[in-house]
Parts: sequence; structure tokens; C-alpha cells
Amino acid sequence: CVSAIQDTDCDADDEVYMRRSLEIARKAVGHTSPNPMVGCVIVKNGKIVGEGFHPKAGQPHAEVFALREAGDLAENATAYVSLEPCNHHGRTPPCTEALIKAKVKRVVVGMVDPNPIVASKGVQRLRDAGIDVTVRMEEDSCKKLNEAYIHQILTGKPLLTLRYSLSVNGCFVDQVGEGAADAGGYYSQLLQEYNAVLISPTSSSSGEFEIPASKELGAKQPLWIILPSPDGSINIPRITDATTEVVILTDKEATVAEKGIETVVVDQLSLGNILDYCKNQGLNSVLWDVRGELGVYEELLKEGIEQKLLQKYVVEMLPQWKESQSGRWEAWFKSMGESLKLKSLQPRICGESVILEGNF
Ligand code: AOF
Ligand code: ZN
Repeated sequence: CVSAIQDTDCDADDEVYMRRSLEIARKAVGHTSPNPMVGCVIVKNGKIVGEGFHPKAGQPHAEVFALREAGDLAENATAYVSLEPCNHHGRTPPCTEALIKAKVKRVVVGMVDPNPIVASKGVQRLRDAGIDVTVRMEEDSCKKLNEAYIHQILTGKPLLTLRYSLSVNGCFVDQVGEGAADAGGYYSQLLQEYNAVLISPTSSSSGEFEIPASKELGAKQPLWIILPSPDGSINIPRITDATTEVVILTDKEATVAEKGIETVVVDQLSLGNILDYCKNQGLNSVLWDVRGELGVYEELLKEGIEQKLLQKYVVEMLPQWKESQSGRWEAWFKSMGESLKLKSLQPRICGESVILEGNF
């Protein structure tokens, strides 16, 4: 670990407690946007005396819950926080002041908050108050946890991930890994993590496209954003759960007063406009869930790659053989330019599928 200003002695247990902070921060996965996920652990004489995580924007920060639980035991204790404590009045008061008031002796910070209102000022405030501060503990894991928040703060746009499925002979398929193969699998996990899902059912697939019910996903549902299909028609998937949030985003004057689904009309259905809409809804991350042929979205994909609006991909290869159709993906790839280099391939197996994830 490294101190921002000077090296500070690090305890071997520091990493253990920081990993615990990350573990509890993750309890709020999918719920905190536009805020980050943050966990805090307070340790006194080698024992955890308080823990907390930030549950939702507008609610208290992780440090507040952990200090509440620790009570008087926070005095002379060490606080581990996965993100730099804030030093500003936002929806909630500054955590630096709460830590100072509780008389903690040391604060170990996972990563500096890239939010310009905070950006090292929290660390400075704690040091000015005589608190020993260590920064960048398990920093890579802290950054990974909040990659969508960091991306949104630094670029002003939500993080966008492209998802699609392929057969073993390299053709696009409509399905995602299903049933037992996907039990607790990668797709449900994506729906937990992402704040919104972009879908564009075709008229032939809309009846088969069912939005999973909340109970299958745990407490959390992303916002489902329905885009017109490439032929311009707007097709509504089956929605079995009345609590599912769904919106239709279109550039045609709203002809769809579909089953009471909210319809938002934008000037032009560019990826930039779609992401701006998501950002204005306070969303940090968006999953573009493509079923079937990717090539039909050529314009949006070009924009996504050229304007650097697409950050990540998740590709699933299913144990299926599919007759190849026109518009095969090689043609699409050529149109994107062969120089497109993909990074950080992380293959894994989920049920019967192979999942490839990486960055554009
Ligand atoms: C922390 N601990 O648990 C979180 C922090 O509007 P507010 O008051 O919720 O402030 C939001 C900002 O505070 C957010 O953009 C980020 O910079 C920081 N989040 N800070 O000390 C926390 N969630
Ligand atoms: Zn705070």
C-alpha cells in the first residue's frame, strides 16, 4: 500500500479488512447508482466492531452505518473504507467529519474518489485533523467494483456493455443460456449488476422474449429500455411481473400507447442520445442485450466504437450448431475495420456455455 503524501506502515491485516469492506459494499450491487458501492469496517484491537455499506443514493454513506454500529468503540479504532470518505455536503453530510467526531485513529482508504468534488480532499481533511491515513489498499479490486461509477464520473456517460450469443459455428443466436445452465449464472448476474438493459425484440421474437420476473433475480430489477427493432417496429416482450420498470425509447412520434408503457421520444435514436437518457435517469451502467444478428445494428455499433461509447463485451458461446444466414458476422466485422483490437479476454464456463468478457 502507498500513502498519497508519504508511505505509511501497513498492517498485514489491512488487506483482509479492506477485502471485507469490498464484500459488504457488494451487498448493494445494482442499487446505488448514480452513487458508488462503498463498504466500511471499523476495527479495534484486532476485532471488527462496526460494519456498514452504502445502500442507495440519498441514504447515509457506508461510514455512517459502520460508526453507528461501533458506537464509542470507534475511538482510537481503524476505519477501512473502500472509497475515499467524502468531504462535501451532497444528499448527505461529509463522512470525514463523522470520522473525526468519532475520534478514529487511522483510516485506510481503498481508492481516491474520482468525483472532482471529493478527489483527495477527503484524505487531506482527515490528515489535517491528525488522523493517520493510508491510501490505495486493494486499489485494483476497489476500482473494479466501481468501474461503472468511475466511468460515469470521468466521462459523463454510463458504462455500456454489449452482450450477444453465438453458436459453436459462429452464428448469432437468440437465446441466452437457459434453465439449469444459467441457474445463478452469468445472465442473472448481469441483470443484478447493470442499471438498465437495452433490448430490441423483432416482431417474430417478441412473443418469446420474456423479461425475467423480479423474484428470479432477487430484489433488484434493472430498467428495461425497449428500442424499435431494426425494421422500425416496436415489439413488446412478455412482461410477467407488474413491478418491472419498462420504458420505450423511440425517435418516431409515439404511436405506441402500448399497455400503459411509458414512451420517451428522442430526436434521433443514436447511442449517444440513448446513453444521455440513461445518464439523466441517474444510471451508471447499461447492458445492450442483442438477440440474434448483430450486423443489423451496424450504425449504432459504428457509433459506439468510433465515439468510444462502448466499453465492454460479454459474448456467450452456446453448444448449438446453426445454419449460417446472410449478414454473417465476418461481414460486419470487416465493416468495423479489422484494426479493432479487443482487450482483457477472460473466458469462463457457465453451465454449458463459454463466456468471453473483455474491453473494447
Ligand atoms: C463516501 N461513502 O458510502 C459513498 C460516497 O449525495 P451524496 O451525499 O450521497 O454524495 C454522493 C457522492 O459521495 C458520490 O458521488 C461519491 O463521490 C461519494 N460517495 N462517499 O464517503 C459512501 N457512497
Ligand atoms: Zn460520505
